[in-house]
Amino acid sequence: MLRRPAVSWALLGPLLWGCTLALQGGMLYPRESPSRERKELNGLWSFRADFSDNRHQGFEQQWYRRPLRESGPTLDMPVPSSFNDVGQDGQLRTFVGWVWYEREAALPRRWTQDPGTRVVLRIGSAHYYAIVWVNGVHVSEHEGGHLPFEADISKLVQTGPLSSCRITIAINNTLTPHTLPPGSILYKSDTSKYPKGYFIQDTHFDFFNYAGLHRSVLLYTTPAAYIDDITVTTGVEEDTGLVNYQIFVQGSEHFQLEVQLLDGEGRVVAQGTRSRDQLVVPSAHLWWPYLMHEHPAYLYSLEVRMTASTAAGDVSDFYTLPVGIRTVDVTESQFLINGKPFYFHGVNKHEDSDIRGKGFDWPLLMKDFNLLRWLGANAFRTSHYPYAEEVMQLCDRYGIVVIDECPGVGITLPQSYGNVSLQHHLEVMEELVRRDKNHPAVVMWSVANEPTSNLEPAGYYFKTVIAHTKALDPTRPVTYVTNSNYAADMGAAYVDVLCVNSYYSWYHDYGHLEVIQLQLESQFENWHQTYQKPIIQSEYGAEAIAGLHQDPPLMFSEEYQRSLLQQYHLALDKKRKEYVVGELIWNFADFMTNQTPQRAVGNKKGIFTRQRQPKTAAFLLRDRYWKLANETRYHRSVVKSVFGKEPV
Ligand code: GCB
Repeated sequence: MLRRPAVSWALLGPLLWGCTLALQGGMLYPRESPSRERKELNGLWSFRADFSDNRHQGFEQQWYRRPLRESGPTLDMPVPSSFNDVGQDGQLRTFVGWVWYEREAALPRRWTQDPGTRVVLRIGSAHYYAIVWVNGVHVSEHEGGHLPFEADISKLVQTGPLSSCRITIAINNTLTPHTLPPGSILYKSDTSKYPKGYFIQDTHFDFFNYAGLHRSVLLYTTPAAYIDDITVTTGVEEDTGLVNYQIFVQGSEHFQLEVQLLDGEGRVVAQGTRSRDQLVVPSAHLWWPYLMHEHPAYLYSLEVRMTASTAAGDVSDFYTLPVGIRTVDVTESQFLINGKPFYFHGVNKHEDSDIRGKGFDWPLLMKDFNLLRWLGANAFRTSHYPYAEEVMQLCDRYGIVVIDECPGVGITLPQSYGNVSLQHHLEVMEELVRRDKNHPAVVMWSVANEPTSNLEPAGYYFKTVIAHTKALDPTRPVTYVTNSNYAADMGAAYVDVLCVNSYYSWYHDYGHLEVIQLQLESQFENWHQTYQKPIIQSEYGAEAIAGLHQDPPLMFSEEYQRSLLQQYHLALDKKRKEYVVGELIWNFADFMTNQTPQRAVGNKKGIFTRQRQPKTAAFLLRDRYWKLANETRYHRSVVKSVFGKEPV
């Protein structure tokens, strides 16, 4: 409800099967450099939820035209954070509709007075639909809560003697059958049971629909002629690394480039001057996953210097991109990184924590990465939406391999397979590939989680989304994650790797741990015989309420969670020697969901609590992951570098 109409189907034609991005412009992560400055607008913003009956009062009264405090009472709201759990107001926690954020930003004089400076407003994530005004002027709109968007506001801040600007962002968290993830508004019209006009947001996914400004809002500058985008792909021939780059410049057609690739010690190992070229790196250090090599996650730096002639004179722009040289390949039974079989032993995560909801938080992020490395996890899936860019950067730096998933979760309604939804899904894949294409840690795209893939339109729908994703990025395999029956799955024929979720002895055969091995082995055999593709057990797990003990094991106890995992591991150990290429536990940590009789204050399938304390299963998994690493390529020195001492 209350959203702008979606883009029409007529626009889809040119996008389909296209080899280049249809999106305008790049989305390079804003980094400081001699030619670029950045200013984070994190902290307290003014905030108001529009509780009016039609949720439209803010637009009717044009709240963006004047400071928000002048149109009514405001709250202080931290950014980044979800707004839901910060206050004491239950109505705000479950609010559906438009909320309004506003803050003033002080601007350095040079930004407002130098027409050679381009000033950009960047919003890391606004969930779900956002409209942005600067000084009351509309500058941008964006659909989708997990990917960044920008507006060039130079003209606005350079007209007059300004020393600050007022940024207003209206955000609507309503989900419809055509959003990603989809949802629907259910109107409850029986006035004997519900007040007049009563409605609720219905969704088919298992996490709380947190909303707000979840990631940093920032201003950054570039020169008027600037490096707009860089695409890097890499290859390896014997011990030579190949770095293919393409650089896109905006603001001038007359420019020169100096491109240098530097190794970890800052030595130049290759250079170029063209917009598109291949750099050759003899005796290259490859980017290896954590625990697969003595020196995992080796990163080079691609330094790009662009000099352009503009009406205002010559300008230079500098941008440095971390580059990892590695290859990814898939066979009928293997997932290969740098030509070596890779076994995913890791987790599924959520962006979720107490109070912040889905708000970005550095201490939480570092704690999570320290836990991942403690666990011996070498991979995770960004279930069920793209994570913050800083997360992806840490994965590059620590060698944690990523299956990068779009927000295609809970696609179950027939209307969600129509043209409007498909068009949006293709655009989201474009935005995701544009943002994450240069991360060596990203080894596969996931276009959806557990769609109802046995419906007829699902075949066409996923064939289209997968083909489009492959055209956008021919260097990485594509998957979607299914829980359906192998025989009825309409999309599995198009994926490169089968990602299968199952919950034996949890959602079926409750309490009967003894059936797991047989059921899991049958599942693997059936899928592999039908499709001859490698398989990842992309979810499995059981709820455990931390501190609840029952022996013999009963459901919801720590012992049951541990025993269920052990049964899975017995079957996984048989099949990983054949064609199973990974196992990802559901879930890394407990997380918040909607209220239902099935969930006791959220989903408790974490091996860590929501506060990141280990349950018994975490120690079991830790033993297993280090053993798996040992069997593949375990290096004592890696352990030493993480824990400061030799392994015992
Ligand atoms: C699933 C979903 C995940 C749920 C999980 C569960 O299959 O992919 O989002 O949270 O099961 O715990 O039910």
